[in-house]
Amino acid sequence: MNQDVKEFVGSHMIYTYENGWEYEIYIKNDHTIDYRIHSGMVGGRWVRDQKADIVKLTEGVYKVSWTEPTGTDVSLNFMPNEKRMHGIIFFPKWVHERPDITVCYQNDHIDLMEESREKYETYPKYVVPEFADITFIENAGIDNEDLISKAPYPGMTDDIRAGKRV
Ligand code: FER
Repeated sequence: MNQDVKEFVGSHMIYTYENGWEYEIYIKNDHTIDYRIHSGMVGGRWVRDQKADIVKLTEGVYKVSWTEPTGTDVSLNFMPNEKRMHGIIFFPKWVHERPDITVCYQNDHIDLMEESREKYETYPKYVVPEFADITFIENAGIDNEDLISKAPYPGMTDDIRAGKRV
């Protein structure tokens, strides 16, 4: 375990980008995330066990970066003390044109993602840089397999914020 990110590991957060897109992330351990996308261009998509680079930039500021099987690249800077985050997403052209292909439980469709990134166009990329407000944060411990274990549904983030088990 990278001691630098010890305090950040286990964070379970929900945040809303200034463009209205709502996301949920769980920092499962010092190199793995689970996430659900609740609204926006790829709302309904969810992923477990995505490998990511997770570092502490300075006190209270953490950066999480990874590349998806779809070819989408993501880099997120979390400032949990300020309940703020800045994310930048680099979507291949095809994901912007056919987001529906990526809206699934990705773990069951890795082959389709890898086939699609070869079959469809990558460039020009669709770049989305946005700040977000963190609307929920808790520490759910390390390697919690029950937390992100169901598909997103409308109203799920309200249920989580209300403390209802989902
Ligand atoms: C995020 C922005 C983008 C995020 C995940 C993504 C978990 C993933 C996008 C994709 O795979 O298409 O804030 O947080």
